[in-house]
Amino acid sequence: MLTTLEHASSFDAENISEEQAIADVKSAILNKMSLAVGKDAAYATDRDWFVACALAIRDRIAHRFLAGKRSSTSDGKKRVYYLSLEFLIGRQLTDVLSNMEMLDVFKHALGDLGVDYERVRNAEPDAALGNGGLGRLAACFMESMATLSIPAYGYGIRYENGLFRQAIKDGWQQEYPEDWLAFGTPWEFSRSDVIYDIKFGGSVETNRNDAGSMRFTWHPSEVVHAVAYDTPIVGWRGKHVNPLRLWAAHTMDPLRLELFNKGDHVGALSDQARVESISKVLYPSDETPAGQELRLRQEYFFVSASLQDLVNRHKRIFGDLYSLPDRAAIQLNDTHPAVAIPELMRILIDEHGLPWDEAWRITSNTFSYTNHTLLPEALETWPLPLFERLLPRHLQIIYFINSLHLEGVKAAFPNEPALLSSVSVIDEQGGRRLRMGQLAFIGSHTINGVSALHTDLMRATTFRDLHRVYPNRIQNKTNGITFRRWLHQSNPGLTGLLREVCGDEILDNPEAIHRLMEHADDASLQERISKVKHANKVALARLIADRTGVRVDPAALFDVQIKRIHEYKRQLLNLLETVALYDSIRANPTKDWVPRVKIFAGKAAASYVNAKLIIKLANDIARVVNGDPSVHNLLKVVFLPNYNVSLAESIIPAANLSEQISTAGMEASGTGNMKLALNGALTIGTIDGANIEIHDHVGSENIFIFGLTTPEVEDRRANGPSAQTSIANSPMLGQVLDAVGDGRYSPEDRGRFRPLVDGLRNNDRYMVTDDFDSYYAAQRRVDETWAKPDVWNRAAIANIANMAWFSSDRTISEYAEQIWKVPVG
Ligand code: 26V
Repeated sequence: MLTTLEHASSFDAENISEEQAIADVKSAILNKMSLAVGKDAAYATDRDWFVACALAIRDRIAHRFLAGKRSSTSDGKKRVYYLSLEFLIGRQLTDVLSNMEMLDVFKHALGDLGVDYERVRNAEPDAALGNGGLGRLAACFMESMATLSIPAYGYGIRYENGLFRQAIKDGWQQEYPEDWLAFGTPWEFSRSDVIYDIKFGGSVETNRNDAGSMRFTWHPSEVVHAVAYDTPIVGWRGKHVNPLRLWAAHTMDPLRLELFNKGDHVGALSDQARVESISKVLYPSDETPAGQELRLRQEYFFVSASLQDLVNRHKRIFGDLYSLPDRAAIQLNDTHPAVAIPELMRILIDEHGLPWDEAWRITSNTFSYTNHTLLPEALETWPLPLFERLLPRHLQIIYFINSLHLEGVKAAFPNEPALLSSVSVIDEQGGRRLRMGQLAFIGSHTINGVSALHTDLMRATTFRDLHRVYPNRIQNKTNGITFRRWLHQSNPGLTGLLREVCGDEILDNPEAIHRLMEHADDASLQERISKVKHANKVALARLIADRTGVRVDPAALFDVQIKRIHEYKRQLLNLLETVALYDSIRANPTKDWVPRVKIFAGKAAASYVNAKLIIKLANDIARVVNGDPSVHNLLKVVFLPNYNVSLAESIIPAANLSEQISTAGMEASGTGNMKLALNGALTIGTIDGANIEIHDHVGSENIFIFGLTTPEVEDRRANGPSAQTSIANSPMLGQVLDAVGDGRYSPEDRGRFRPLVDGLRNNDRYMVTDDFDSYYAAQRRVDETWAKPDVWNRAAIANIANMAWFSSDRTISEYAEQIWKVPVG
């Protein structure tokens, strides 16, 4: 029985039977196989089937894509432009088929052709065009905007190489290029007619015109082409499709290059390679970005192309640019696209002749900015000389923006000269630098944080003074996740159960999932929920065996920490607790321990030495623990390589415990925490980011909270006690640190982990030692709860039932109403 067929047939507005729909899809796939892939089905590989399926469904999307464009053009709707250097979309086939309500039809059609859908799905490479949370959020937002029929463009870079592929060799991370585009992608439409000149370098000529006002002419030293590639983003039930427009860099025309004509072919090609390097590779965002010229070139490249594109569109539809703020809302995803502010000013003033004040009114009423981290080392700044060399005209504009801004501040706060240096775009200390956060704040009408705590901290710390000057600009918009991908597609077992218990309404209205609470105490529902989880764990156990050779028992508690490896996320705290638990089990092997599998996955930035050492520690601990028969399978440790969206989709439905253990005040929001809770994992977490709001929604009895609060962290930093004292007060922690530091897990290189342990002893910036005992105690509360399956299953139900608010549809509705002022639905 095809569950989605009614919609599938209504899709083409013709009433056809199930059999007919399958037959049509079969012939469409075979047609693509011979005409586009150029192969006989008998010889097709899994990848060939994937391409044929993608092209077959893309044809159907294309109609809606064009219809959507036509209607928003003709009715003059306000559009949202989401500017982001990252869109971590992952695989798209299941997403697209499911949202087009064609998944079952395609599965049947492929089945009839003797092809297994799962293999086809796995043949698609992940589009890993992002580092982590910020990039995945952009992808969830694009899907929600399409679902809510908000006319929107995503703008970014078409990286040829996404985030590196991680392999683990002898326990160490190794990085390999991720060439997802090596054989092209069937999803995109290349727009060879949508090309813009992007200028760099050179000088600025200043003249006065006849009326005596200044004219600025930028004479760039280099011009690069940006070419558009559009990927359709399909909303739920295929009602609306928006483009994700990614830019690729090309040289003007390599064949016409002068050098080439003179016969210096190699020289000409190296020039081409230099230009095209702009869209070659995604920067790892947790590598200090400052000072890297190529990164600044990337930022300006995609910003300039996107603004030229949207300004053209606006002029074409509305005639002039005065109405831009009424018809366009541009969201800056972090400061990476903040150069858009001077770029729009430049376009309006230098290219369209608008006066400064009018240009500023338009600009500052069009932009809004989302901040995603307050970690000082992550705040983007650029050395002035580098910026000036690449973007001389933009620097002039920024100086002028800044001087008007500072004049205003001086007038409003005449007795506070110290305020000026903190709110200025220019950082005068330690080499003059441009502060992109300040620029983004000044040029935006609204600035938002991504969780309630993070937004409060923005007001109290990083943007405290700017918040005093512009007290109404900062708003909170707690992050969300798309339930289509993170529940319906990745966990069909749970979705089926929810539909049965709460009704099909859950597919369109996540609030309906709350009905589950009516049955939370019902033993039969608890049993069914735990069966679904068990089946997902069996599948994950198989994947773990395939990829790591480690055999794990699906009946054990699956304890999961999956995210980028960073000291503030404290994988090290989890590993130290693992060692403590291992020691306790060995000291008392007959106690009724809860069998656990500790699952880790995540990438470390290539240059981040400590993060890579933490990966090695996880693997070294895994080797010792998994090879020790004396623990009787009570504890297993697994590090799954190459964490990406697809791996997350396999792990999350199988998790029992979700590790969200960042130092309080440091994780802006987190979104993995939401995905895991929605799939019935209980959170062990600190009072940080969106954990706080998850706690509010699920209730204290359904979450394990531990550790210092943000003010307590501040207080310890200022007044102690020191790490040495914390260690002295915890004999268990002392033993664990000695064991790791002295090489018990690295007998072949006893000093290997000394840097990590010494780091904790001397300068425990992330409060691992302070929180250790509290974390260990919280883990024992986890054990106690797990030992009562009815209590555990009830808590899992409460988590699933109370996560509706974390749908990105809710988040996007808030952006739409309170920031963008566009109608929803
Ligand atoms: C960047 C850097 C760069 C320098 C070294 C330290 C460091 C640490 C973190 C980052 C990430 C910056 C931006 C980012 O990805 N933020 C994430 O955004 C998510 C979506 O809002 C949010 O859920 C995560 O908590 C936040 O870390």
